[in-house]
Amino acid sequence: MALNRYLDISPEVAAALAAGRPVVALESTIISHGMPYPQNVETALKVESIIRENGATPATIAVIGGRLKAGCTKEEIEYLGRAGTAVTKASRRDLAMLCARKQDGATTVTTTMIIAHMAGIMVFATGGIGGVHRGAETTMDISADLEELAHTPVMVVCAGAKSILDLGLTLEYLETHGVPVLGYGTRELPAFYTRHSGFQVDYQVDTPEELAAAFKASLELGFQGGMLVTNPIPEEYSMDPGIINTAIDEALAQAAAGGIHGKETTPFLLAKVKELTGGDSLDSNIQLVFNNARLAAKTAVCLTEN
Ligand code: PSU
Ligand code: MN
Repeated sequence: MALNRYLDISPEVAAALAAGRPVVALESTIISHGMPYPQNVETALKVESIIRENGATPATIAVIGGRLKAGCTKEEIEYLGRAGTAVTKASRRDLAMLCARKQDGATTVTTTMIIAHMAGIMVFATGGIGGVHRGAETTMDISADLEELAHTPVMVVCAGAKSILDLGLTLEYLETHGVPVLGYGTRELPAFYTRHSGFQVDYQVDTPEELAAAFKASLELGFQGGMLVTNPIPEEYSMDPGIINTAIDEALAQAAAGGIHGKETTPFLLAKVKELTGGDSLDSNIQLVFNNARLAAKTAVCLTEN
């Protein structure tokens, strides 16, 4: 494959890819913007070890000094975690500027998919994706993540989306753009902190083998788009819907009162929800990412086996 001149694949990831071994991509916005230090760094490193335990090689993705990194070192992860929100949250529209100016960026679902695909990585594990915001019929605030899922052939394993978003409109948008939404062990879209949203996904899939077969078929059909796997948070870590929904309503009210908009909306809402629910939501968040990493690694293993 002709590699992009801005791309650096770490030696470990390059060796795995060259040998046809399974690799799982991980995003860095969750490190810099999604969790406080030092839990962010501890979680990122633990997620990497979970992926290894499940037979795959982790590739944490970020932009460092204008280089697109497919595979970060421990030191780079530590740096991204300590720097926190001082690192630019990088979506598709930011990548060219960061490369040209040799700057750093924490990759969202969108840019992690872009860089994973450049490197030849097919599976990506994260926490939650962006989507259609509530009130998007007037603000037009729709995450670039949905557009990327429509155009870039990477399987994204997440725990659904938080109900800071309009989950019904998010599913409509994905349907319009031809993105298959699969529920792991369920027909119901999970809502990140909780297993239930009241919305149905397109298909229930029960094994990593079936997920791998679905993604393989999509590639063989010549589809350029991705696939969204929604994996419910394990029951024991799921949160009380009343507590979480009250926090979300309060966060939305504060965002509206503060005139928050653009790329700040999602980080603002996520930070407020965390503040209002305390350490419980952080613990749930960490556990659901571990759960997604396990499923992504197993699926990546199946993809290399057939
Ligand atoms: N939703 C979450 N956790 C996250 C994000 C979204 O529950 O960490 C992050 C991801 O990096 C996602 C990005 O790709 O926010 C979406 O931002 P926006 O809505 O501005 O597109
Ligand atoms: Mn937005």
